[in-house]
Amino acid sequence: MRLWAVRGDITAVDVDVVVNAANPALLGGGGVDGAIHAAGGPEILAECRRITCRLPDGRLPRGEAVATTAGRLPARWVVHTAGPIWSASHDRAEVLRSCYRSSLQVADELGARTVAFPAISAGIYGWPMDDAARQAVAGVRSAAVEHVGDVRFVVFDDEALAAFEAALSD
Ligand code: AR6
Repeated sequence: MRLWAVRGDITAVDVDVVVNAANPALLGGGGVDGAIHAAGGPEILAECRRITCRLPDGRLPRGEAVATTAGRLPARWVVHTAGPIWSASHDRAEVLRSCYRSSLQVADELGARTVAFPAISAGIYGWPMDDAARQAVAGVRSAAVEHVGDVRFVVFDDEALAAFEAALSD
């Protein structure tokens, strides 16, 4: 599996699966989530609602992942995962790694070969970028996949790109 990082807008990348840094309610929000729903159109939210209806309490547990259509995005599917909110007093790193592992498993079950991830939890959820990148790479490396051969981290700025390149070279 090839892992690499690139600067860009994740809604514009031509891959089989784009991963969304969502929240447990799957109702959209800001950051990557807002950008994906805005660019992909209302079909994505409609499918999210159908999924959450069937989940206990209507919520996706943090660290798990579900797939929907990608609507008008170039991708074929969006895989939604809810990252943990950063805490200095609680170690939630395993939940963050699980977001990457679960998302890759869902993508692989769909038969996806190419997957793009944002820096989950490193925006509104406040996770420090260097550690978010380390957990991202560890999470992806811990996944057992059959079809996925290309995983790219699509990040917004130079600081994030440097953090991912450092984590990838470890
Ligand atoms: N392409 C690539 N990266 C982006 C884009 C984009 N279009 N937009 C933002 N980023 P965030 P989180 C970067 O906040 O921390 C939402 O309201 C951003 O600079 O999107 O997991 C959800 O509904 C940052 O480095 O995700 C949840 O409530 C990274 O993507 C909550 O935010 C992740 O930032 C999730 O927060």
